[in-house]
Amino acid sequence: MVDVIGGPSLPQERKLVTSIPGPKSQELIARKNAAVAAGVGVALPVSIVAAGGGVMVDADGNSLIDLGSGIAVTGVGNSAPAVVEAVTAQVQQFTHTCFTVTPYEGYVAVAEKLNEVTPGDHEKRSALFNSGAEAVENAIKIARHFTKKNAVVVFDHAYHGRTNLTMGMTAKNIPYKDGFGPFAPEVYRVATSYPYRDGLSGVEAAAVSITQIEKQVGAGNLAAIIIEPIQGEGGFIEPAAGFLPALQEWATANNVVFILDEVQTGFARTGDMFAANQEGVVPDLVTTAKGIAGGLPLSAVTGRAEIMDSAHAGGLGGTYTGSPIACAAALATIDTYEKENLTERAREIGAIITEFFTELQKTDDRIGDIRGRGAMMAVEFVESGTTTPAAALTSAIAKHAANEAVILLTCGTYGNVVRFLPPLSISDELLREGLQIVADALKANA
Ligand code: PLZ
Repeated sequence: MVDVIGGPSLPQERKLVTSIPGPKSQELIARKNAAVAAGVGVALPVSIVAAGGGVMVDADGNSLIDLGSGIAVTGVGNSAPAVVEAVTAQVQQFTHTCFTVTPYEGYVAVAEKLNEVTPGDHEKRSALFNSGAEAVENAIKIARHFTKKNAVVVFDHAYHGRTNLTMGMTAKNIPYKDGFGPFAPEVYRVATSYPYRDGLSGVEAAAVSITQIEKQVGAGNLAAIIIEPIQGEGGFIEPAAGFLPALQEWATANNVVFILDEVQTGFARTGDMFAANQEGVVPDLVTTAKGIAGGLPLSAVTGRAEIMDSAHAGGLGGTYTGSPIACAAALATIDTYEKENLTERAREIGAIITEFFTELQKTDDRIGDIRGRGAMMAVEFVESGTTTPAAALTSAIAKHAANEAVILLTCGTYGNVVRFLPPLSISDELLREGLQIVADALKANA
């Protein structure tokens, strides 16, 4: 295990000094309700004042175990020292120029680094943006420009963002889409591979998806297939082995750009720098964000030079894209993943979580499926003796965890998946303590 590498020197402990939310947190939530649009919900009504290692501390002095990393963002830990140092130095030099007006080195250095670390050793180019959704939008723009085709294929349970195009690409209606349409045209959804529920091999599942594509869209109209190598918000669904390679092979044979959305899976999270590496697939384009910059907003599209270069100068950009501050953070962050060997740490975390729930599953058949890789693990809960999703149990577990100062995220189309995305800077002890509270929650809801 590595030492705690993130954050101000906070005691690495779970500590409850008030009930959660405490009075100061409640005060903030009251102000939030009066000032912030109701559509901006919160999962856990606390007022965070500091975070690092494996904990977040709230305004009432409670110390919460962080099993979420702000949705897979602070892989290197919150306020990781190298990130703080790089950001501080950059802020003192300059904060903004707009790269497309007057460029600077940090942006180019991030592009060079991404071209080096993303899957495949072909010639690549990168373009930087602010959010995951923006990266996905731009990957689609580029694929359409390159192929001179329009259609985009996405999958059941997919999540790609909240902008108009990416909302339409996202599968789940509530909360992401309901009442927010109409959505962009030429987005087609096909079946994914969900081994726990479809019982198909990767090759069989791909045959189903490809038939849908050929019959309902047609390769001649299709610009891109985009898929998350492990579906995130949709339930940490790991496709059966062979599914992604079969899709890629079909895409390549049909002049369709194969895009992997590694916004959630990228940067050491799954125990490899990118999840694609574990499947032996090399995407034409890959979208990244989240874990890229230690918490600063940055995203990217990286891919084959001939595809990336097909868009005309001025066709890609944005005022803040590739902010010098975010770029400084990204360089320090990627360096930290490499120097601290955090892919290895992610695998250790995955092994601890897998072992813990495999043991628990022996005596509790509401644990339907344990899946994921590295520090991107999930447990799918079902009604005892069935595969019926147990959404109420899942919410009860998350609520129990919150009351016990553990930040635990849920996900899944059926709302019955608990996901584990701890910062890679968490200690084994804190991680185990957090898992034990999930076990206690299960017992309390027997
Ligand atoms: N692609 C695979 O996981 C973001 C969404 C949180 P942005 N997932 C977290 C929420 O409720 O809004 C995500 C993702 C994948 C794209 C995105 C979008 O990334 O940075 O949130 O735009």
